Amino acid sequence: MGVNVAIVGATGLVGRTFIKVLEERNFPVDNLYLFASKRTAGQKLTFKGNEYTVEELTEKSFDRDIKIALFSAGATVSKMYAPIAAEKGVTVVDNSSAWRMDDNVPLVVPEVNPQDIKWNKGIIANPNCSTIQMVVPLKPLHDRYKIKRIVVSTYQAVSGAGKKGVDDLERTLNGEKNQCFPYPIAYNCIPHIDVFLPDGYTKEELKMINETKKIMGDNSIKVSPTTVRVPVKNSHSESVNIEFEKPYQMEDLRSVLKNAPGVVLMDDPENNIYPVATIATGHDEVFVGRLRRDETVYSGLNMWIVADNIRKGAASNAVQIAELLIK
Ligand code: 11C
Repeated sequence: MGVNVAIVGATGLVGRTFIKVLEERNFPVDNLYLFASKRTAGQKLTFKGNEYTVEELTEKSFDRDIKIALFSAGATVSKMYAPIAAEKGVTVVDNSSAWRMDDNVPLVVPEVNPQDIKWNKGIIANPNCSTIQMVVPLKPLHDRYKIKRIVVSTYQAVSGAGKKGVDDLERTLNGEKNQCFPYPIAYNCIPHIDVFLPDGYTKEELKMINETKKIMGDNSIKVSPTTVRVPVKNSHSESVNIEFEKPYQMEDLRSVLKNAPGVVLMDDPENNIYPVATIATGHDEVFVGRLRRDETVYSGLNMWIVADNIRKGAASNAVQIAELLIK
């Protein structure tokens, strides 16, 4: 017996990946309902060989027996429609930033804090992609050595900005004028993701600070981020420096990562083995490499973390949450 599932924002990059991941992971779907804006309603999408017509999202969309709704249509749509769906008994897994820091909404990465799903009141938030891939390998390290401080610089793919981001890479590679990012993304690194805040940080950076603490359930962890858009089509990379409270042995730390759920350790620099975006793309795991002791502090580590931002950073994480819901 399966459940009825709805996808809101079905025609977007993440929406289409929801459909792919539900199919790949053989999620037990009875009926599938696809919703999007008026502009893209009417499009046809395929799930398990059957064609589905995308319907326009309205307040009446959830007047059916829907158990789980996966949302990826932006914060404005989520703010408006997630409570309507929850009110009607649907459990919403929301990919936008709308509910993440709401005290009544769990923010979940299944490998890190699956227990938080239990206290949901109809909405569960999916974290930001750059946060998800960082906390998956950091949680088991935090449990063992206690993280004091994280300094992270991101190298974020254009797919994080959706189809319009991918189009801007193609456009500027062809010498045409940028339309999505503030500068041509071709041949550039742009230290600006989401809007600037009065203190000079961007909202993307603030997300990394606040979401990490909420997911890890530890407000004492200090996070110092710089988020950067790079001319990579898909998969975010991150350079992460960690300062632990307790000392560690490198072999012990490596075995913690080797056994960590959802983590693939790729760390053999002599043979050029380390993760890159083209390796991570298409996978649901988080890839980790370039492990080096940071000798400038008492117990420090440098590492390189790469994951598919559309899959583990968005669609696959949400489907994993849905899997926990029906367990
Ligand atoms: C990016 N991380 O790469 C963003 C995309 O808060 O869900 C996801 C934004 C969000 O541009």
